[in-house]
Amino acid sequence: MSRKINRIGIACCFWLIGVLPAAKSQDAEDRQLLHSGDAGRQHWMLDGKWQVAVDWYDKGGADEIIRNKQPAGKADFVEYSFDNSETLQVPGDWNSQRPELKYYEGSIWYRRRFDCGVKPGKRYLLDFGGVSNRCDVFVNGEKVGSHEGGFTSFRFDITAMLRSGENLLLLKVNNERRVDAIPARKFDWWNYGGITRSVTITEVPDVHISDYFIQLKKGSRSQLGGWVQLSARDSKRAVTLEIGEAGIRKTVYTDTLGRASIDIAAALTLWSPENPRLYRVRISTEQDCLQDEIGFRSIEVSGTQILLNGKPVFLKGVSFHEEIAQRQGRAFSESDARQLLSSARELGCNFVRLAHYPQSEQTVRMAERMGLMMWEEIPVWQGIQFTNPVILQRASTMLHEMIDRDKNRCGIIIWSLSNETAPSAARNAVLTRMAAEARQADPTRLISSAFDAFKYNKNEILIKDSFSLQLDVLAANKYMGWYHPWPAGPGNVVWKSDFNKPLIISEFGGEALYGNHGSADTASLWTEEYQERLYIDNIAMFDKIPFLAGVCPWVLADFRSPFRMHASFQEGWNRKGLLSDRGFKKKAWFIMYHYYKSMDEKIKPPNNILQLPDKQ
Ligand code: GCB
Repeated sequence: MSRKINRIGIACCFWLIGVLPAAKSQDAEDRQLLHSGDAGRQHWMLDGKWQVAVDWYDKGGADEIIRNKQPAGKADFVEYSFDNSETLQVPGDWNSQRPELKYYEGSIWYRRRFDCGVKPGKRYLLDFGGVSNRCDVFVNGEKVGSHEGGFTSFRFDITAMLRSGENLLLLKVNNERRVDAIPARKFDWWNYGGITRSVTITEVPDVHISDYFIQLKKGSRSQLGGWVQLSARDSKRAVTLEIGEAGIRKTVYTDTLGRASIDIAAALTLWSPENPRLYRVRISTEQDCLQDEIGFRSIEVSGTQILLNGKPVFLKGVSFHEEIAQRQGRAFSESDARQLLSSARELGCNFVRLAHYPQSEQTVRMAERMGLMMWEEIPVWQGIQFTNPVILQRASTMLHEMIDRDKNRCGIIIWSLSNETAPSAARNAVLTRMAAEARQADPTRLISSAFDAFKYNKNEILIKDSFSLQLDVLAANKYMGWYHPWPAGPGNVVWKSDFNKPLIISEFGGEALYGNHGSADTASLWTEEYQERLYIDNIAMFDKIPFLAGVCPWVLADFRSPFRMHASFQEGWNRKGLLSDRGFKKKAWFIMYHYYKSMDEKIKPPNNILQLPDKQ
């Protein structure tokens, strides 16, 4: 299996995937051919209805399914059939598509016919945006490969398996939670299964552009750096980079590994939340061509500050899961991405934490266009078996898949390696290795990890985790007033750090059931007033943290979680949302909104926002 480069970038060059009218019949849909523009690449989008067989007990006998075995004579039979089977929509989680699959954790076989008119001298790349949580892939009865991890994209070259005419694509998808997986057996969000993101086939020339990385060089605001990788690992092939709007046209040549380095002086309008400028970048070789929209900005730290384009920036953030609460399903469409990101913008954010896993490419691209800086992380979330060697291998693959897909997205400023891991030698060894791999793969961005283990000394909270030495930005998930009592009145809490680095409060908050009003001082009543009070108190604390560079409430909207078993208030929902499961604003929303607004206006928040007395 090879790692994939982003699909949307390629599609920009030619005719956009999805611009053709939706095909009506299954057959027409299966054979839908998306014509390329003049640049020569074609795409087949395999989204739509796929036939499925639910393997309730994972019973085995897969061989006949894989070989598409049909009864050979009068005395023969097979114990499966796709022909009159139910279908599931791709992209989409299975849990929200059929009531009996709501809690399903197991395997489902997905099948789809396609015809991509195989041509000599071309290669055919099969791309998956995301399959939760693992899958085996077969084309015409042959195994193409497997993939583990539900939130990163992957690609297979299926040229050798294709026939002219009709082909059969088969996937066994499994979403069991496992102790040695990432995330592990327990996690605080819904375990959606299925082919949750788009599937496409792309036709490319034999020698094609297989990847590229074009950003400003670390520490520079005027020098482009990076590389273009060709599939042929040989030297002296010409690669031309054009950014017409910046007057750039430069031809560079591959080295013996098929890689052409880029190092070009450029006068560019830099991307920022206020002006999210993207440039049309065209990369071409003798045989191939693609186009992407890329923005350019610098991101650095200086002491305890984060600098965007050389100037200090405060990250006004919010986190969200890739879920649409109103539909009780995983977000998968452009309008889903718009809904989540528009709410973040309405709150006044300039930053989002994509929790707790890489979200879809369309979400990342849309956030960038909206001027939102992003934190992207892999789902190394609590309870990971760091002593098991398979973990480093899985985490490293996910890290590379995340960086591979999004390394050209300037909106992403931070790669995060983990969330809430308990300090130990094994954890440090894995995360240290990953930090090094992330820096090697992408020297331009900042590295962080969200921690929740801190020491206390009376009214002081002490940042001492030695792994912080490996990070550019420290991040603390701290639920003062909810999971942790306040060590002092919020305004008297003192944060101390052993490291001269910026800190983001990457999570804080508490639960409230929308419309449930009452006391502001009893957590167990789940009132909006208690949650509002938590926000007021946390903001009072933020104002006293000298090295604070950003905050990120947990969480934008209530989300579904089997962790949450309180019959009256939770009913399977984590209620820490600023928005309810119906999208209604809770009182805490307005506290956060005014806090962010006050920063924009460079005035203190109005008195009526922060006037409640300290609890202690
Ligand atoms: C955390 C986790 C987050 C949980 C949240 C909570 O610290 O990072 O995934 O959902 O707490 O609500 O407990």
